[in-house]
Amino acid sequence: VLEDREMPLTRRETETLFQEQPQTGNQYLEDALLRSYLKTHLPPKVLEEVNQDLERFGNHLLTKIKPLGWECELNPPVFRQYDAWGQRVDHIITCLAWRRMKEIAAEEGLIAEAYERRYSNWSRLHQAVKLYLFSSSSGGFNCPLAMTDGAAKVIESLGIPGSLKNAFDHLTSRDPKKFWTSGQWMTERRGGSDVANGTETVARKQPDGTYRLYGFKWFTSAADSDVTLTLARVVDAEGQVKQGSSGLSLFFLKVRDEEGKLNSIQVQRLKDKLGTRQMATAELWLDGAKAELISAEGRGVAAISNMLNITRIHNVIGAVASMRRMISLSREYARRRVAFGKLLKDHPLHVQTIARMEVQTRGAFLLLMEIVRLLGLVETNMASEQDQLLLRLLIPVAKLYTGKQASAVVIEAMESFGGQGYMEDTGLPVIVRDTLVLSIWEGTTNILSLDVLRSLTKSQGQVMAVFFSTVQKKLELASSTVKLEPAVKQTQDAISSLAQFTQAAGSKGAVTMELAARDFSYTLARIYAGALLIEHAARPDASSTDISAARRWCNQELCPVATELGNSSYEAEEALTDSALVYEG
Ligand code: UCC
Ligand code: FAD
Repeated sequence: VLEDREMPLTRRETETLFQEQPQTGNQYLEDALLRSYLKTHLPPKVLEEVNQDLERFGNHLLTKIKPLGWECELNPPVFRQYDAWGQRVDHIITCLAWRRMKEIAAEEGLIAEAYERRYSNWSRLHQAVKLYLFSSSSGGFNCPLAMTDGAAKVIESLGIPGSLKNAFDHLTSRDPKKFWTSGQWMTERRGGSDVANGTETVARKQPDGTYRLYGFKWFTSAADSDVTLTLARVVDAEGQVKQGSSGLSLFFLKVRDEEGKLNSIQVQRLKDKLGTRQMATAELWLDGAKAELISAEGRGVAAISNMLNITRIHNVIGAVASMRRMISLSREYARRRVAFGKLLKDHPLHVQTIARMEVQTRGAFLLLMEIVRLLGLVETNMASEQDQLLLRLLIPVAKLYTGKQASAVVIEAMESFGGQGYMEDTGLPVIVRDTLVLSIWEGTTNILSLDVLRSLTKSQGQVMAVFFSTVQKKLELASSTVKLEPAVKQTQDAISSLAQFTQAAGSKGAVTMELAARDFSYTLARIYAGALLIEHAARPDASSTDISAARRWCNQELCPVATELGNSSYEAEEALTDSALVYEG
């Protein structure tokens, strides 16, 4: 007679021996860092209301919104170019769940919240937190929302001119029937980073003062949007256009007219993308699309940068949300999966792997909160000049750094599910694919590193003084917390090395700064996030894990730019060696 454990598995038994699916609950209630951040920073009355709203929203996400997000993944948009009778229709067909997401976005005030400002400077933070919770259940609808927010911001920064008042009301509406989304058409075939040289689209002025646009937009996401902002070169009386950045102007246009017909736009095709497949990204021909000039002529890039800075913040939201989602699933799975006779959660090496991701995510989360806190101050005229400079610097820093972090974290987290992590129908590969785009669109890592340098040049170096003094102030808050001493010391050492680098680089010229741009930006991100973790861990009611997170973050190399300078990596000869290495053979 065989012992129970020696008996071969029957078919019936194997059918019930599935690996258990990780189940997560209300995202808001399960996010300890988010809740402690809000408790620390929000005024009590605001906290009470926001807390209620987020708990309710967390339940809504779990029961209603997440299943809709999955439906969006299963029913990606389809492009129908001709109707049955051979008429060109260029119809992008989206699924019901996608359209429901648009209604939910309005009902939840996912854009409106930031512009109504009922919580004054804290409204931006409230909105960002809702978007952060929404992001990984949104079925890709976070993308149109980013651009809608960006468009509303541009219009607001123009003082909401009369001709755009109606559009602003639609973009910031809570009424699902009224709510509009916007696109952001910048990239053309010749350049997505180098927009100034890549833009071929021209704008011809009409007798009624409007313009007609002619050109080809190579990437247009959320192509089912109602309106868009786009760049073009105005044709002068001699039929000439001005090349370069100063030839670009910003235009607003409606994608369809009152009858639903495309505004002299032809859809060439939908992009066949690695991820974000729930959302339509199209190639568009503009064949006389009617548009309104909304910037001063030749100030298109400066005007659209208000949009870029908002969509880049949304990118940070998406990055932190992806990391948080993957970790939630991973830690939950570790509570259920058994290997080598015990649960994964009881294997110290496995838990160390997840803990390392958690530390990365905490740093990124606090960076996000800092940016939206500053943005809230700017938008309610409560920001100092220093706050404004810091915000300008931190947006590209956070976008480029969290985009890279998120890619690394979601891939590591995928592995924490073993083979299941690689299985399409678990939904995990969707998160991985959708995350990988975060370091490409809205400015690649290198382009944003150069934007960090642009912000330094523009402020004539002032922003670095603000950076140093702000970090220093945060470190001082921890002066009486003994357990944070090592982290404070490491950050202080990193600041000294960074100060030495900036002095040394100043005398070396532009090539050095260009070669150092990425390491320099990483340094700023690591030092600033370190200071934020220390500040959070120095609160009177901080937990021991707050302290551990700060200590562990600061154990990594905080100032890679100084190390590489020491290695002579930024000398002009090194650039020649780079070339030789890349092109040998
Ligand atoms: O990818 C896209 C959409 C994807 C879908 C949406 C996803 C949303 C997130 C989802 C959440 C999950 S839309 C395409 C995005 N494209 C880019 O990001 C372009 C990347 N390239 C750059 O950023 C370049 O640096 C350019 C295009 C800005 C460089 O242009 P220029 O004209 O060569 O640069 P200039 O001459 O230095 O800048 C012109 C003016 C200057 O102002 P003035 O003239 O007053 O000195 C700059 O200071 O623009 C100002 N400026 C800025 N100001 C440039 N960038 C900025 C900035 N970021 N903030 C403030
Ligand atoms: P390139 O500019 O050709 O860059 C190629 C590589 O060269 C990059 O690694 C870049 O970092 C590097 N590089 C370029 N210049 C420099 C430099 N000076 N120094 C160092 N390195 C450099 N665009 C829109 O306008 N609207 C949209 O809605 C939109 N949606 C998109 C959706 C998806 C899914 C994707 C993938 C892209 C989308 N884009 C959109 C385009 C996106 O913004 C661009 O692809 C991106 O900005 C990069 O531009 P590019 O593709 O021309 O790359």
